[in-house]
Amino acid sequence: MEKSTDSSKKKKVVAVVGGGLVGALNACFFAKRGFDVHLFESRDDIRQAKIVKGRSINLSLSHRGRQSLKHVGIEEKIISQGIPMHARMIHSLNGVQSPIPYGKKGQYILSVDRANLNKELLTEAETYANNKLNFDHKLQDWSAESGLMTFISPDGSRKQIEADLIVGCDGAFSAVRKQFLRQSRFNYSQTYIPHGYMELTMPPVNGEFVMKPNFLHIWPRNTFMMIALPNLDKTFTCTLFMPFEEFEKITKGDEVITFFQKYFPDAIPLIGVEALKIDYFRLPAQAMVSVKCSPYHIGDKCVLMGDAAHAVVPFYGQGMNAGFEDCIVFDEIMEQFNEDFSAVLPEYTRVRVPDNHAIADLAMYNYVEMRAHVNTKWFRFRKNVDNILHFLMPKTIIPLYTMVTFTRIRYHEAVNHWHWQDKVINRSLLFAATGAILGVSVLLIKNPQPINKLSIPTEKMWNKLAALGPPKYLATFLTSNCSN
Ligand code: FAD
Ligand code: EGU
Repeated sequence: MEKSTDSSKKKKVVAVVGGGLVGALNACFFAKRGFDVHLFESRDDIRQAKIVKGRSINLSLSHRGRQSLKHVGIEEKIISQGIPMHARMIHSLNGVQSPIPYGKKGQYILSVDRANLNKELLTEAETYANNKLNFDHKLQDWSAESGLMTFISPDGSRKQIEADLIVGCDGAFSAVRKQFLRQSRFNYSQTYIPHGYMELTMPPVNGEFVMKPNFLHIWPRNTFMMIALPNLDKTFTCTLFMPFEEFEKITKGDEVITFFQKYFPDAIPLIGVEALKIDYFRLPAQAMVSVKCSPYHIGDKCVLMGDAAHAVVPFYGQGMNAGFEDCIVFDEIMEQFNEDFSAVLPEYTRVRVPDNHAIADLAMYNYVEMRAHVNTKWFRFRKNVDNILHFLMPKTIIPLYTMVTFTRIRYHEAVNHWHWQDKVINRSLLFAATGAILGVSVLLIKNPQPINKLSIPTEKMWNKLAALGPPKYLATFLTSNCSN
C-alpha cells in the first residue's frame, strides 16, 4: 500500500539522518510534500531486532506531539496504543495516594511505548513510495560545502551520498551537529546534570496492574524522585531519579531495600524484593544532558531537529513533544515560503530557537525546583492552587504546565505569560492587602468604639476576615510568590 504524492513537479533529495522518533516522523512530513526522501539510521531495523537497547521505555505524549502525528494521519492509531493519564497520583512517604487532575475532564496525557511508537512511525514512513529507509547506515562525516555525506556500515563498508537538504535528527549526540561546531558564529552549550536515572518494572499481579493505571504516579522526595507510567502489558515502568553519588553509595542488594524502605516503602512489594535487588544492578544509572545551540541551519543545505537541536532534561515530559512540534513548525514555514530552502531554513531558526531555548530552560528550572523543595505536601498544594486559580479565572490565569502540555502556545510566550501572571497575582495581593488595611482604618475612624468592644469573639472575627479577603490558601500561596 504505497501512497502517491505529487512528486511530478519536484524531485529534490532530502536526507533525514536518524530514524528515531523525530527522524521517522520527519520522513513522513517530507515524503508527504513529494520530496525524494532517504532516511539513514545507524542501527538495525528495530522492527526486526530482538532486543532494543536505548533510552526510556515509555514516554508521555501530549498536545504538541499529537498535533504533529495528526498532520501525517496517525494520531488515532498511536492514541489507541497509548494509556490515558488523567491525573497525577502523588505517593506520600506514609503510602497515602492523592490524585491531582491534569485539567478539565477529557484533558489527559498519554503513556506511549517508545519502541512501538518508533516502529509505527517507520512503518508509516515506508508507505510513501518516495521514501527509502536505509538501516545500518551510520553518518560518519559530511561536508557543509558540498553536502556530501559519508556513511559507514557495521561490515566496515563506506558509502558517499549527496542530498539537496540534510535534516539532522540524530539525537543528543548528533553527528550532523559536529559540522556546525566548525562554523563561525555557532553557539553551543551542553550541561550534564548531577542526577542519573534508572528504570525499574512493576509486574502485573493476577494479570492486573498493581496500581491505578490511568495516572502518572509520582513519589516526590526532594533530592530523590520516582515516576511511574503504565504500559499496555499491565506493567509499570518506574524511573528513579537521583544524584549519581547516591546511586554509587548503594552497592549491595540489601542496601537497595534499606534505601527503598526509607524513601519509597510502598513501591517495594509492587516491584518485588527479589526483583528490586537484581534489577537495580542490571544497568548503571543513565546520564541526562541538556543541549542548546543556534542557529539550527547552515545555508540552504542542512537543518537540525529534535534532540540534535535541543536535548532537554525530562522534567517537563516535553523532549519528544518539542521535537515533534519542530516538524510541524518546519512544515508550516515550508508552506509559507514555497519550499524555498534558502528562505525556509533561516526562518525556522528565527522562529524555533527562542521556543526550544525556553522549554530547555523550563525543564532545567523544574529540575532545580523539584529538587529544592518539592515534597509530597508542597507538590499537592501547588498543583491544587494552580487548578483553583485557573478554575476561577480560566482566561487569565493558566497554569504553566497547562500551557506547555495542553496547548500549542509558543513555549517562549508561555514563559512570558507565566512571568506576567506572577506580577498580576502579586499586585492583586498588594492591592487587596492595602484595600483591607484602608477599609479597616476607615471603619475604625468612622465608628470609634471603646477598646473593650473591639474584642469580638474569634468566630465572628473569622467570618469578617473571610468576607474581606481571599481564602486562606490563596493568601498563603500569594505570599509565597509562585504561580507555576
Ligand atoms: P533519538 O530518539 O535519540 O533518535 C536519534 C536516532 O538517530 C536514533 O535512532 C539513533 O540510532 C540515530 N543516530 C544517532 N547517531 C546517528 C548517526 N551518526 N547516523 C545515523 N543515525 C544516527 N520526551 C517526552 O516528550 N515525554 C516524556 O515523557 C519523555 N520522557 C523522557 C524520559 C527520559 C528518562 C529521557 C532520557 C528522555 C525523555 N523524553 C521524553 C525525551 C525524548 O526521549 C527525546 O526528546 C526523543 O527521544 C528525541 O527524539 P530524537 O528522534 O530527536 O532523538
Ligand atoms: C519525567 C520522566 C510531574 C516522564 C513535572 C509533573 C516526566 C515524565 C511535571 C519521565 C513531575 C514533573 C509534566 C507532565 C511530565 C506533572 C509536567 C515528567 C512525564 C510540570 C518517562 N511532566 N513528565 N510537570 O505536572 O508538566 O505531572 O520518564 F514529576 S508529564 Cl518532574 Cl504534564
